[in-house]
Amino acid sequence: MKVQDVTFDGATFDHGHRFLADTGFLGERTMVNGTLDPYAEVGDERVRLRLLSASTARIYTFGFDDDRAFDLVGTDGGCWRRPSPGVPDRPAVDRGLELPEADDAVRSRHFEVRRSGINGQPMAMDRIDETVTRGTTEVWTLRNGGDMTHNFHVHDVQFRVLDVNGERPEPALRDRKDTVAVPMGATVRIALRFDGPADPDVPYMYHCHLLSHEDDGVMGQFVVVGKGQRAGEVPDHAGH
Ligand SMILES: [Cu+2]
Repeated sequence: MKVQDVTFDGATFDHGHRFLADTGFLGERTMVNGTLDPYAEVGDERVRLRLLSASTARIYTFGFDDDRAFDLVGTDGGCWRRPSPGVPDRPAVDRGLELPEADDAVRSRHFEVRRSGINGQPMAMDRIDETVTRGTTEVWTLRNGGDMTHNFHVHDVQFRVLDVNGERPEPALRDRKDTVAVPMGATVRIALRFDGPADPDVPYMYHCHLLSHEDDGVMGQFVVVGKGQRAGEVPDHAGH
């Protein structure tokens, strides 16, 4: 189910992108799979829905009209390692992917996330902000001192949410994640293990996942390098 909020101008989309405050585009109607007022007939059976938000700014809360309970079996990191009782086991491909342990962290970093940028500056294509050693675990502290939620997304890894304002995260945040909402005034700590491809010259990104924010540079770049290696040269993207 691909969900997206839209605004119409007559029979066509309104591409004027009316922005609400600084959050980004918030549409007036919700479409599912490109359809208004959609429905699907299902039988007396267990149904699994895969929800994909195609919205650029809106945050959704999903539920049923009659408040019936349902099982959450996966989030952005894929199917959970420990699905709810009664739910068929996850696909074999997901086995063996363990969550990073905070105790293994060799380094911690702090990210102050604001509308104006991360750690005081907007993203620059020719600047590497962080250099991470491949095969290590780190703890990143995400702090939102601004006045709106930012949705922090990290490329390359699936991470563990350690705590939100010092408290154990809610159940939906307790398995592998690649994006975590950092509400205004909140501090979120995550543990990340960098086992993916390393290249001192080719950076990964971390950024706010609200489209207008990442467009405006609420984003930074990191490279993953071999032990003892330094960050390399970032290609000059001038003119792109
Ligand atoms: Cu943001």
